[in-house]
Amino acid sequence: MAISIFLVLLVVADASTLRGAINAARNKATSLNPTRRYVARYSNMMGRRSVRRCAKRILMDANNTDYTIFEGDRWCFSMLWNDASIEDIEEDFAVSTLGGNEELPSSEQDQSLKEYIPWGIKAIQADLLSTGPHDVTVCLVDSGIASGHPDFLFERISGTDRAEDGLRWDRDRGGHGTHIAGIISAASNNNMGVRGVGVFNLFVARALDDNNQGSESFMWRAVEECIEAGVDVINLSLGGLSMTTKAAEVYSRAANDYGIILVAAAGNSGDNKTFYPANYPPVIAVGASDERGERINSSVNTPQLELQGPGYSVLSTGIASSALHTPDFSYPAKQVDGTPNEAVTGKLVYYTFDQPFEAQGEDIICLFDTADRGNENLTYEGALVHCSKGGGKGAVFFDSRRISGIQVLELPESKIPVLSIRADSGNDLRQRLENNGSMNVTMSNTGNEDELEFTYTWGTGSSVAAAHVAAGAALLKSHFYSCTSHQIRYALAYTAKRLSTSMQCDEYYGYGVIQVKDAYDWLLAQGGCDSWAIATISKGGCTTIGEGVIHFNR
Ligand SMILES: *[C@@H]1O[C@H](CO)[C@@H](O)[C@H](O)[C@H]1NC(C)=O
Ligand SMILES: *[C@@H]1O[C@H](CO)[C@@H](O)[C@H](O)[C@H]1NC(C)=O
Ligand SMILES: *[C@@H]1O[C@H](CO)[C@@H](O)[C@H](O)[C@H]1NC(C)=O
Ligand SMILES: *[C@@H]1O[C@H](CO)[C@@H](O)[C@H](O)[C@H]1NC(C)=O
Ligand SMILES: *[C@@H]1O[C@H](CO)[C@@H](O)[C@H](O)[C@H]1NC(C)=O
Ligand SMILES: *[C@@H]1O[C@H](CO)[C@@H](O)[C@H](O)[C@H]1NC(C)=O
Ligand SMILES: *[C@H]1O[C@H](CO)[C@@H](O)[C@H](O)[C@H]1NC(C)=O
Repeated sequence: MAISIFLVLLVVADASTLRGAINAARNKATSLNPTRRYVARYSNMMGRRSVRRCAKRILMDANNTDYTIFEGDRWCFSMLWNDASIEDIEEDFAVSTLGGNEELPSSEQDQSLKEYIPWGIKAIQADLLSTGPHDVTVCLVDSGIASGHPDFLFERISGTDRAEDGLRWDRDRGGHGTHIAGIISAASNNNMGVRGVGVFNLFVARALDDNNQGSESFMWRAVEECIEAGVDVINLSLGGLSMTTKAAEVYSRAANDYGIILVAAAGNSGDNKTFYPANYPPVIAVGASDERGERINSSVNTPQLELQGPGYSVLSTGIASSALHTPDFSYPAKQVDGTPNEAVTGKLVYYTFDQPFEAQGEDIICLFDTADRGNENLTYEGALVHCSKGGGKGAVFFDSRRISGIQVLELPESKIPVLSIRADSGNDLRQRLENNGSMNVTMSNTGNEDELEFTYTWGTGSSVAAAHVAAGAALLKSHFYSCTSHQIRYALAYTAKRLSTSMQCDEYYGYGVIQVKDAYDWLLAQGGCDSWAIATISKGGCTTIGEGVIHFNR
């Protein structure tokens, strides 16, 4: 089975190889002199002026900071490298999302609740522990959020725009941040969609632009915004293969000076590549596991890998250009090429290809399973004609034989709008019609890239896993607010479910999948966090439990 995982990593050279490249370039007097993003730090105005002299474009240069982010060529880089008033100049690496949406079947609807409980909720015991009395804020450093999604608690979401980069926090063109946000805190018991791990405030700081491109400085500036906003947990689902000292400084300040729990996706390269910031010791690196608790192929193994989280085919809030809306759930869809772009509403009726038309006396939407077609003389066009004559205002196709993805169709003859949906969505709808004969649906299609439909999508990868761990940490914090980030980190590692054959922490599983109820019980047994301390500060990976804890006043 092919698993397609959305992973784009654009990482260029680190400073030393870049320096080598500059020398080589000089020697050859080559014309190769690409423009790149850099961050320069200085201690006085002379440094700032030097940057301004050779930069091609200033991207960020606020009066109250000691750095400038700019675009420049290698010549400028080497000038500044040798400039005594410049303390430090580093390339601003490109980062991208680690993991994203993919197409895999999944179905875990609890019909009686009218709300899907994604499997990851149970896998980390979040179904056994409700949110505690303390308000906890999780910072979402990602592609923004589609904040209007009806499954979010609007009043708990805020964020910050990054005007100089033209980024608005409440927009999310790629859908990555929206998916992660739903895992963390989609509304529960609202008779709709999915539920998240807990009830938290979300603070959204953009680290990716509308094209899902970002750079490391987008990330650490986002983290600085999180610090300013006073968040408790930062979930970093983005990364690259290198890290600058500036970024390291910001992350260690967040963890050590502000006591923020930093969680990051370990990566999805399926090998031992070390992604940053996950591999930086103050950050908890998380790998992805499936429903059986096995690590997924794309998971990485590194000495810093510390915990596992659910990261395979996890359903959460999403956006799509088209959707089929039912009263409690919106299925992602694709408009069939050649069909009218209109929003239509009607009663959903299951139709076979050879169904004799009969007027239903009301507006209907016909649901077709391509697998029913059987006879080659039955055409899509003929089926649509029957549907229209029966009162069909629109039609929806799925192919129950498909393992994944949406069937691609083209029906230029159709007078009514037609959507194509995933096999699992179609099977789910048929099941619901059988259980409860009648359901009104709306087919909608924005046809507009800026205005997306709110729906639900499946995601795989270590960023999905990291979102569960960040939310798990937030859940513990909501009960034991006085715990430090180190204590929460310890409790998560101490109680994680070990999966490796050796039953010990290793670089394939870390300590295993987090178990929030066990961690809660363990903290409760310690009487909270006031009478103990960890013996050594974690350097990440399998050192977190390290030398145990020290009790006092006992
Ligand atoms: C930065 O300082 C300069 C010189 O003092 C001033 O002219 C400029 O308006 C300041 N810019 C901002 C954004 O505060
Ligand atoms: C990563 O794995 C490769 C292939 O197994 C190995 O040669 C290399 O030494 C490993 N790198 C690290 C940093 O462990
Ligand atoms: C993942 O692992 C399974 C078995 O563990 C294997 O069948 C499958 O081909 C692997 N997939 C990829 C993409 O490597
Ligand atoms: C399809 O139509 C052709 C021509 O009318 C006919 O010969 C053939 O038997 C039909 N095929 C089936 C499977 O009904
Ligand atoms: C069927 O759906 C209708 C409308 O949503 C609802 O009122 C009714 O209770 C449902 N019946 C069953 C058996 O779920
Ligand atoms: C569907 O919509 C029609 C027309 O608005 C309405 O009469 C009917 O009660 C609705 N059915 C359900 C199950 O909600
Ligand atoms: C949490 O981290 C995951 C993976 O590290 C990322 O995809 C997601 O955007 C982050 N969410 C928040 C709330 O920061």
